Amino acid sequence: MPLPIVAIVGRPNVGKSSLFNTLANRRISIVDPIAGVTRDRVSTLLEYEGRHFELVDTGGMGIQDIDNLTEDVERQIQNAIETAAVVLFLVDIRVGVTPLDQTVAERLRSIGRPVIFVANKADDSNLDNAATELYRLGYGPPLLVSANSRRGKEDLIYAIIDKLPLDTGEAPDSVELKLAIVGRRNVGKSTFINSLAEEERVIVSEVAGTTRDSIDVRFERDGKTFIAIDTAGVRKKSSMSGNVEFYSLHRAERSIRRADVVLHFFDARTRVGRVDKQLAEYIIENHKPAIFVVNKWDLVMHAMETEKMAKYLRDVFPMLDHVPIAFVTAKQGKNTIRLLNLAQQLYKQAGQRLGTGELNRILKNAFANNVPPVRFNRVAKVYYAAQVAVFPPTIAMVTNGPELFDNTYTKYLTKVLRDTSPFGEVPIKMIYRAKNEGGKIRGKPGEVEDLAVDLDGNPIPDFSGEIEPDEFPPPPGREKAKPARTKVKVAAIKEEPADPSEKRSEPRRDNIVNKAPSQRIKSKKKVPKPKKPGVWDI
Ligand SMILES: Nc1nc2c(ncn2[C@@H]2O[C@H](COP(=O)(O)OP(=O)(O)OP(=O)(O)O)[C@@H](O)[C@H]2O)c(=O)[nH]1
Ligand SMILES: [Mg+2]
Repeated sequence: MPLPIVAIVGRPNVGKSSLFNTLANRRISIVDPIAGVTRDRVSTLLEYEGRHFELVDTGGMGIQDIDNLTEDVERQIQNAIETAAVVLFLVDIRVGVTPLDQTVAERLRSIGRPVIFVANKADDSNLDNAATELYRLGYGPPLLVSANSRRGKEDLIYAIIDKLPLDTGEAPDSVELKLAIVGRRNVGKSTFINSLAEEERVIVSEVAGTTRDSIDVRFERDGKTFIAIDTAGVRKKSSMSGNVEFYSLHRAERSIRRADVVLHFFDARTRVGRVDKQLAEYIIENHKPAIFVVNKWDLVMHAMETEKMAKYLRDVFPMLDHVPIAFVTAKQGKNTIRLLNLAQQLYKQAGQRLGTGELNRILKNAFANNVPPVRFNRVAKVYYAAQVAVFPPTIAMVTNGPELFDNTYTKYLTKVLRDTSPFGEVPIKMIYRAKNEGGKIRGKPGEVEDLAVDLDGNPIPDFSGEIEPDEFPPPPGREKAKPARTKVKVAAIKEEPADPSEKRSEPRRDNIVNKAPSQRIKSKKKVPKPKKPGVWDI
């Protein structure tokens, strides 16, 4: 059952977003002295004393948007009011009644749902007398609150709970997958989210920089609940104007951290920019499964081949050669559901477990095929390896010295693992541990639950005693084998047929030319042979 919505509405600058953040106990909505910053409906789920509801922040009613988005903002406010179970009508006690407050009051009078009248910015009790003037709005005495000093917060919460429908004790459905949608301005992130949610959930326009907040959009598909986080488009620092835009990269990064899978959007007509590289670096740093999404494919499909675009992206992002590439036309909803399916498959991959025996066999072969170079007059050896975590799959290796493994060799090992294990399209985290480190592996605290045991709870030998010299050390004098050549990986989700009746929510297996990632992740025990990466052709 959908949760009841509690919408905060009012004229611009009365402190709706501040109150929203105070009630949520988190800085979600952007707060800025400039009026009219919030445009979309920003929402969060809250629970107080077992009562669950969705709190929604809205744009200022009556604002003239500088980018001519006034109508869009108004539509979002209207939607919030229409879907709300309870409305918080917010005014500013310091300013008193303005004509716009009167307009809002009129508009809320006939909605037929409970309205809680709230006067914000009552930072201290000296201002309380000013409340009497607010009675004129016809909603009785307001609840006095201060979003900044948190004054009146509890009273407001109880007032809300009191007005919620009685049958709203249920916890929300658990979320199947959280997707962050990131990219430059105007690439079609919001359009894509609306297409997934099947409603105008976020504002779309040709104005670059339409989305300002990070917005969690919950939607259901096939009985499962998903969250897509819409983010402000990012552009390079030197072109940014004002605080709100300045923090857009920061907010995109936060969305990446929160996400299970990141969809990095590109406009098919434009070249990759510096900001895209920054975002990609952040995706790598955080070991997030990701998909490169080339949107607006309708505009170039007759002039360009998917393979050409894919090769371009591969060349620009060599570190992300495992990331699938999808081609979509968000505006027509083409391939959006298939993209959601692909994201689910990646998430599954990142949660796979590779048995210790299998992992050790794979790595042993890798060492035999490509002897590590001598560093500091020593040859790198791995005595034993185990997968110690999922999300991301984390491989801990007991070695004769972590410093002996350089980036190139780590890349080689990762590549071998990627090609022969269930982690074909997701990042793999490698941790090297010295044999005498006595059970502790370097890494951020809390990052990995317990690095001294593998995923099945079996202890990883720390080899602090005698070492059997038969595990991974490369055979002496063995020729250094050439590492396998990197293939261009293209999980290209190509165009769907124009006829909407032919749209389907599942990928058509008969038309998948090469295997989709899911076919690599079926079995826990048997590690499939490397396959050509998936090209989804319809
Ligand atoms: N032709 C075409 N136009 C698209 C497609 N997707 C989005 N657009 C248009 O591109 C423009 C920008 O779309 P938005 O969804 O607002 O882009 P955004 O990435 O959310 O932009 P910001 O919020 O400004 O970062 C709008 O005019 C959309 O109609 C597409 O697949 N094909
Ligand atoms: Mg947007």
